[in-house]
Amino acid sequence: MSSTRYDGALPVLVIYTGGTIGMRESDRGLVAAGDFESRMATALSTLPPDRQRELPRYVLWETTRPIDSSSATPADWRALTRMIAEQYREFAGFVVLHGTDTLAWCASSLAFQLQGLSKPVIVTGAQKPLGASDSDALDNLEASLRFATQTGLREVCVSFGGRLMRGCRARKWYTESTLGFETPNWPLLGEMVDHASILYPGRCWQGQGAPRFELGTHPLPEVIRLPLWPGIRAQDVTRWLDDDQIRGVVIECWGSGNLPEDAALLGVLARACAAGKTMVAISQCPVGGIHPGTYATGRTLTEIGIMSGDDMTPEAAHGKLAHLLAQDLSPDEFRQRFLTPLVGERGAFPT
Ligand code: ASN
Repeated sequence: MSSTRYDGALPVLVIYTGGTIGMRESDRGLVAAGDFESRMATALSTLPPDRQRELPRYVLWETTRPIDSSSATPADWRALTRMIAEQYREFAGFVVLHGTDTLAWCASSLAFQLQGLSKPVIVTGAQKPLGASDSDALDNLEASLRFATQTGLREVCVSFGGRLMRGCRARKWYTESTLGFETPNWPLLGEMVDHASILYPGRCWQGQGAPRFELGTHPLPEVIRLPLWPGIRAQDVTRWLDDDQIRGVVIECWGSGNLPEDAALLGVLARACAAGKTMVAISQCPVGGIHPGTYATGRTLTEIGIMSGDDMTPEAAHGKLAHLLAQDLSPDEFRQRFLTPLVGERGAFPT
């Protein structure tokens, strides 16, 4: 446990899971590493005194098995959710330190499990390890700690490169740039301006009511992503769609929601829907949503029984589908909840 200046308010809980932010060099390249607590405290102590004074007091929880986030699974995000839910009253906000590769998946998964938040949950990481030359880690830590005590922020966010994004709208966009992430279908929620954390009015999720943490108790359902490619054949997908363990499918269509006019392929999809698999569609285009009625080839989606995922990111569509399938919902409740924004994950920004 570590802390900077005590300011009388509840502290922030910082949860370290691994990722490049805490990695060390080895003869095989960067590897996930522990002992993050002292490294974080040392790094923050190098900030100018006036910026150190602005940081909230924090408590660090460090995993004993830090991982590269390419090995993270939905079970890890369930465990994170449980920890945040259990500690919810004790902290002003939460910062999750995570590898960037699956960070947007983690943020989406947390957002659906932690509905009705009244305080911020900020997910961050870094493109370069803390302490490495030109590292973005210290800036991301400072910004995340600042955003984690921001009143009026009641959702899971990604803080990266000085920018604050809705967690279930963010996508890893750059392999190297310190911007790291983009949020193609929702504007930035806030930014660091002259080392101060600023929120933009009218962009943050204003959930109502008490926290409704939905910690799935059922085993996690299997959900797959199915991107179309030109020339895709019915037999390319039948094996997956015949697998009884697979309960949900995110189909990644062309443009505004188009599928190939291939009777065999459409037949396989229709049979999977009729057999009880839940199928939803999003676009392969990162910007904009699907509008299945625009083209005749897209109308097929609705006829088959595939639900529109509108402008959801693949991470959000997959996370939402898995989350809802893990609840005991009637088909009508499922449909209603999938088609409605639960945490601001779908629907165009009003212009
Ligand atoms: N491979 C790393 C991870 O996701 C990448 C990073 O954190 N920048 O853990």
